[in-house]
Amino acid sequence: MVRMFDTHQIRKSIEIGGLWEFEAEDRKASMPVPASWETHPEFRDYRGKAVYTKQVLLPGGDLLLTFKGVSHTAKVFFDGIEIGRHYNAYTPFTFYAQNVEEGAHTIAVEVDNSFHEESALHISNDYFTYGGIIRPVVVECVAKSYIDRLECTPDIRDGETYLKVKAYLSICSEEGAKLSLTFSLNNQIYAFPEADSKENTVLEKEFRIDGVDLWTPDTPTLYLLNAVLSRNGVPVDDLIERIGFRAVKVSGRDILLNGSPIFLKGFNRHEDHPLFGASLPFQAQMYDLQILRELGSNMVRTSHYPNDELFLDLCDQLGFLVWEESHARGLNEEQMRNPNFDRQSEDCIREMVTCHYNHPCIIIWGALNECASWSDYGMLCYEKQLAQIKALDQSRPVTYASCHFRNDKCMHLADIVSYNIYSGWYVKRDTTEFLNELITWTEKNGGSGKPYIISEFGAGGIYGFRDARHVKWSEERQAEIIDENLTAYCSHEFVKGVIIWQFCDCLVSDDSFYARPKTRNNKGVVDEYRRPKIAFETVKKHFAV
Ligand code: ADA
Repeated sequence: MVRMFDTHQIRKSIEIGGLWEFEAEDRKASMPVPASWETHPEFRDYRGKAVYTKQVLLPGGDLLLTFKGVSHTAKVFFDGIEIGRHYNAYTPFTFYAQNVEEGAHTIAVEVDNSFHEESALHISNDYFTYGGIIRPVVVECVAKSYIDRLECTPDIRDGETYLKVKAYLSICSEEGAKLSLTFSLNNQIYAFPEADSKENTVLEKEFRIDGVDLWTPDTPTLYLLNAVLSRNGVPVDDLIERIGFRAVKVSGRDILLNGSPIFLKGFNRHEDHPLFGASLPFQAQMYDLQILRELGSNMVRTSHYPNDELFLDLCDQLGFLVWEESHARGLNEEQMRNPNFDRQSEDCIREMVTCHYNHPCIIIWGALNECASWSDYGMLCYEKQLAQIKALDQSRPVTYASCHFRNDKCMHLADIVSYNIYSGWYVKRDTTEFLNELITWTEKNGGSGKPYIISEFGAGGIYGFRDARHVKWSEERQAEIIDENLTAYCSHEFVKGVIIWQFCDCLVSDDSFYARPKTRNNKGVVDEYRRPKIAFETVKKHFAV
């Protein structure tokens, strides 16, 4: 299952799943796709290169070959010829194969998940970089002219609802040919003015849309927008998007959704599961969201990378708010000076924003979690990345999670100030006192008048470890720290969101994060199998208010 709705009726689209041939260091296997190869018993510990191969029967013509996620570097071959390369596990990419003959073809992907100096973002870290084709693969058969993507921006002004649609068309130019683009939405047809057939046309228009309900967390109403591209009056391609009408804005100290202030009660979540690695199947993703709902949470931060689109589809449908984050965690200045860092970050941001633009659930874009925002060089990187997001999307606020207390240089760049504060765990200070001090400093150093989010806080607790003295790592100690933290953070008038670290325990790299018991980050309020710890009820009590 790729998405929660069909994205085409005209364009033929085939998911290339099932079992692929797999070879790594002369060992062969049948590997499911999508899946993380660590979930295959013979490759539990494998890190390195592997080749996936699949024979497929394809329709003839021009094909778009889309990979929703390959971890973390991919080289793709079509009938033995390399057609493209991609870096980063967590963003989709598409390659084009022209004039393909109908019949049997071979798709091969060389996948590499090793850490080396070429890789600036995937490094040994406090989460696990799995290996493999971890998200679905899709082949689509397109006409010479087709809809590349649609960018739909809802707006609510003076009680009226509007939708700006920007259509990126990949056009094979043809003298005299006329192109028309229409879309249906809620049983109405909307049309763009007819255009001449020119290469790579972008059409843009704002439409007033009557009779639609707003998307809210309580009533997450969604609409299918069915766009059809015609050439000289004959339909040649289509693209269906699923949208929601909602507006998000930062106004003074508030985050407004459809004009009303919201308070975020959320969790940081890694895509991680002992049975599925980074490739959680639909039911497991749904289960996570059901637990989050049970906890009383209204939001998720996709720490620290863009998530599977199916998960975002579910958030759209269930009414969860999402802070989606570009890929980076805890890079120091030297790591940010890696010659590949800029390009790899830029690609990741572009792919994240352009591919996930239409999800109403996403209300905040984030970047560069806990990187060198204290240094001058770091500041240039924050400036560049946050500006890139703003250039791609002016409809959502941006932020980044900082752990640099009283020396952060980038607060002026964010719409929302976000701090990761582990009071009671790493920081041995009274929580309220520490927070007040930090806010006083931030107000004078770029954060003045902005809303605050406590984007991470929590404590380690090992599932099943109960202790009468409530010692470190016990479930009791974890619950007490979270209880104390939530009481302090939720009662500060500038704080507009609390995001607990973390939803579930996750695997970490065992070389650099050896201080983590069980080689896991144990700060989940559920363990890796989603079994609740004592803190579960603590959070439920706070989030019910
Ligand atoms: C940081 C980081 C998280 C995680 C956390 C922890 O705040 O952003 O990825 O490593 O610390 O558990 O220490």
